[in-house]
Amino acid sequence: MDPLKKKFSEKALAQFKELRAIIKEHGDTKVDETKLSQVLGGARGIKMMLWETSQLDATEGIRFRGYSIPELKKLLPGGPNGEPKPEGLFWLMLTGDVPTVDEVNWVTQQWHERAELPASVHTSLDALPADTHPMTQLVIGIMAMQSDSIFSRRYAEGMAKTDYWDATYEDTMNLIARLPRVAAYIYRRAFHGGKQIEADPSLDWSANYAHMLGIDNEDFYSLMRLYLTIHADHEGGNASAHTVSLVGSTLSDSYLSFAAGMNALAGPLHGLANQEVIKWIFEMIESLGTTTPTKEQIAQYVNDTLAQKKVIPGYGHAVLREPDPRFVAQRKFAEEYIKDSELIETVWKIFDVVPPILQGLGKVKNPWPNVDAHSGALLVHYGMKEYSYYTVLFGVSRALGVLAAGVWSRALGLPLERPKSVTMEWVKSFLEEK
Ligand code: CMX
Repeated sequence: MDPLKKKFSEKALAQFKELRAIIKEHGDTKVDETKLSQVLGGARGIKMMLWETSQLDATEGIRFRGYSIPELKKLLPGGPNGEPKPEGLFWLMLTGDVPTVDEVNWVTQQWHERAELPASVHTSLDALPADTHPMTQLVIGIMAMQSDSIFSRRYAEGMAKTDYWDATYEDTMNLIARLPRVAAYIYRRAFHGGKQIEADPSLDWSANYAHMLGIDNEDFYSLMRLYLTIHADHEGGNASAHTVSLVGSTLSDSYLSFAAGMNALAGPLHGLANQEVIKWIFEMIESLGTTTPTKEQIAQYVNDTLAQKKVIPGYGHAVLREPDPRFVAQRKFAEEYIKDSELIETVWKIFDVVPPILQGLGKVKNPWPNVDAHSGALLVHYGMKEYSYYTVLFGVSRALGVLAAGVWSRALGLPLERPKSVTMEWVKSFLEEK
């Protein structure tokens, strides 16, 4: 058994027993009461799933296995400039332990060894018009690999329930290993005439992805390490993670469930917001006729956007009530690595201008920037201007958290998800009875 699988199996077996004992002894204990506004308002705040890999606090933001982003930057083995490697975060999310440098290098090596793509990925993608949205291409690329699922094959052969996690681990490792190749293939065929770049086995997961995209720059490698770390997980209730979990609970394999989650990430209120942010900024720059808009000009543009009954992309959150620490981490990166970027200065001016305007509307619960408010300007700085691709980067990173969580779900024997829905008729008669 490989070292990561061994470590995981020891922890998971103990936790399985613990979970069963808790359900047996405390299963009838009430956790919360649900309000009608939650039932009718997107299930905000209803505790209804177990998710081990990370937890979100409304003011503090995300913690991965208890560690904040600044703590991860200090603790996880990193690249030459110190940005943490996502390989280490994956190990941490799966086992709960901070990995050593050797353990991180082992993950990198494993992902190189498992990265070969079946020919069906290229033939499926090549059958699509090159201008098909990159997220649609990503989902089709993932689905084209599904016939390689070890879980599905072993299930058909009659696998025991106790082996589900093992097969899911194998699918997870293979899928994460392959994703940068699928994603880079999509980028190169959509925006670089199909001229593909060979993988470089001497590079880590993030740098190799950057290399295959065609951006060989040490600082961009560092940005990719940070980017692919901070987007990896945001507890279980967000739309993409929840979708992966829901679909996985039917025992659909990692390919099927991850592809489903990517369809959720492709929505503009979720992951697609990263493309919408930069599109909105470019449109503002064009409309104002300047690459250095003043705060007054930005405020006018924000108000115009709101007057058109549109949201300000990159601002607001269903859970967070403070500036997103993932925004802050990207801002720090920009301060450290990038001097004199008009676009990044504009992102920072927007950060000064938008929150008071949204606050003034009196209905927006969180006027602060989320992760998507900053990422595009960093990517543009390093030459990646094709913003319809940005959500693919988010998706590659998100695989780490949701697939690690999927291995946990199968190891803990979590059941089919099946919450209750109600009709309007039920709501009215419930209120009458009250
Ligand atoms: N601009 C304008 N209005 C906003 C707003 C924004 N950025 N954020 C929230 N609002 C509005 C809502 O549209 C809603 O209006 P109505 O009552 O007229 O429908 C009202 O404020 C209350 O919404 P809320 O409770 O504060 O926010 P929700 O939990 O319903 O929604 C989110 C959260 C993220 C969908 C919302 O803030 C939004 O649309 N933001 C812009 C899109 C975005 O950046 N999404 C990315 C989120 C992070 C990610 O998943 O990647």
